[in-house]
Amino acid sequence: MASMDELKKAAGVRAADMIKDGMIVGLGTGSTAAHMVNRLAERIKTEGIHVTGVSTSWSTTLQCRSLGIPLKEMGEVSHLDMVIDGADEIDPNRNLIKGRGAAHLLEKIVASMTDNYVIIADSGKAVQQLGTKFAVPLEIIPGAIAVVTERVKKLGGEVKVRMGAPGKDGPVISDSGNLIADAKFAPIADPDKLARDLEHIVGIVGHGLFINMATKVILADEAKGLIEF
Ligand code: ABF
Repeated sequence: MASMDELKKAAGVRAADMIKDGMIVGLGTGSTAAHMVNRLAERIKTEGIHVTGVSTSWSTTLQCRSLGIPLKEMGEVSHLDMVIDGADEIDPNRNLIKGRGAAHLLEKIVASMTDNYVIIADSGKAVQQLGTKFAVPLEIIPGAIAVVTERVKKLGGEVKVRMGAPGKDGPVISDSGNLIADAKFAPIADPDKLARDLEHIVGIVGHGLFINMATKVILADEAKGLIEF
């Protein structure tokens, strides 16, 4: 029986094998994306392909540096040939919840630079409706936490500031210096509308609903192998 990590690796390797010589590629964050980055580094070494990455987080940047993958700064580019990233929930229309790794704002900026946005995950991430298992991550300007909590409540969501791992004090802070919180809604009937409503709340600088952005999803399933849609 394949472990969860083996399934994530299968999806990551498949996506890394889609990268072509000469591409500039956005590199996502999380354990599935980490497998993709490892495979890309292997291809750069063994096949001699020239690929430049644009990282979505400090953790991915450090991984790329340790593997010798050349990087450009996010702020230097406005178009990417491809972006590959993980997700927390994926619905049948390829809409996503992302942000468990607290990197969703930078991930969304990078994702907005391509028309070739590939999502990789194990099949347990597939849901019929977003919000089934996960809350919607928010990135919030710290001074806006009270007003944002109130406004999101009016939309039916319960906001909780995300705290560090047990034993570590204090809230989770994003790479951009903002608070990370999670807004729990009942399963989301109209994710497009909720995304727009959240965008109208002053103080939220990013949310984890990725609507109509992914162009391909690669799911690794224990029984069915790789599923692409
Ligand atoms: C990033 O990492 C996030 O947007 C998403 O929350 C998470 C997925 O992590 P993993 O691949 O480790 O399950 O892609």
